[in-house]
Amino acid sequence: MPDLLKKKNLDILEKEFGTINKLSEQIISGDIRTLSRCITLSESSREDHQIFARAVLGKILPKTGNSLRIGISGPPGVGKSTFIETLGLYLLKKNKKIAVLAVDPSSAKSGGSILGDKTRMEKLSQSEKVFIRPSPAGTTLGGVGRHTREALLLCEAAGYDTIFVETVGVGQSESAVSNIIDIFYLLISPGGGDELQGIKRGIVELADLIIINKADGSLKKDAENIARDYSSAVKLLRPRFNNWVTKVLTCSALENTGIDKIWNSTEEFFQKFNKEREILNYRKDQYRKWLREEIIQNLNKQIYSSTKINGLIEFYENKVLVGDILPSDAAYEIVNNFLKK
Ligand SMILES: Nc1nc2c(ncn2[C@@H]2O[C@H](COP(=O)(O)OP(=O)(O)OP(=O)(O)O)[C@@H](O)[C@H]2O)c(=O)[nH]1
Ligand SMILES: [Mg+2]
Repeated sequence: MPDLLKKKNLDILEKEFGTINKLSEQIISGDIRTLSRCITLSESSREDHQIFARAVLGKILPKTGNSLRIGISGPPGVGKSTFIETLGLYLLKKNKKIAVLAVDPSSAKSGGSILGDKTRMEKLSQSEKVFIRPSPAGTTLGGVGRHTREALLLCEAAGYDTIFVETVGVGQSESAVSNIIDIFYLLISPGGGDELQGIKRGIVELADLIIINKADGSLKKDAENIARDYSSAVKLLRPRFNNWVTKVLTCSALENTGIDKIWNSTEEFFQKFNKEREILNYRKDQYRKWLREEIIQNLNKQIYSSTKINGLIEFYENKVLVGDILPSDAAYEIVNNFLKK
């Protein structure tokens, strides 16, 4: 880190936010304000802030890795927030410390949904053992990955043992999130008609638990039918892990039914993988991917911020456009040139 942040800048940042040592101590002691502030710094568009936050994170890295990392996804309105509230309250009784990171594509900057989600998770957010925070999806492809991962690690260092990463909607962010979490819940609710069609197959393939929510009142029968459909459908899919067949369960987040079954399955999942150390290997794979993503992003940034290369890109772009050279050959020349620099 010291290479990346000049001593002078570091002094200024430490004066403004506190020293790296102090900040990391406060996070480890569970200080929520410091945790929030460091997450904000890591999400900042200012590079010096990001590097500074990473310096804090680097310091507390040995304290990370001790949570159950749970991804939750599902179409808008399926009941994700209600479900997290109900499951969260259930887990509080088991003495868990819970963090909820809601990946919000709409709030690249403003942190838009936090109020909405806090009111939906009203009881949960009142507990001092719960930390709820939107995680902006960011503007880059890797945005979800980096922001959320850093927030998650910071939460782990602060002692949260169960961390939910909620993604809104069903799309690109889910596969990014699946590179961060251990177990993936897909929530589905009855009432939409053609449910099996509505959710992309790729998302269903990511799920370790498929949870049919809203199995209550007049929707109960439909929920059971959909559960049956999914149970046969998942048999045709390739599971994420060799020794885990995707489970399909029903619940009502509103009426608080079926929650214990879901938690029992989750514990079964973790027991199985801890025993076989598969989780550890899986997390190693995630770190390998993370490293590679960051390399690409770094290179990308460096290439496009080099004036010399930008000139070269323009030169080759003109040649490409008049049909003098193939884009792939032009790219090869440009990259070669950059590497010689
Ligand atoms: N009947 C019934 N309604 C539910 C259940 N869970 C949630 N709802 C209702 O469904 C609506 C949406 O719930 P949310 O928890 O906000 O859904 P969400 O998936 O977080 O929605 P977004 O964050 O907007 O994507 C609310 O009106 C809830 O009261 C349930 O188990 N049964
Ligand atoms: Mg929600």
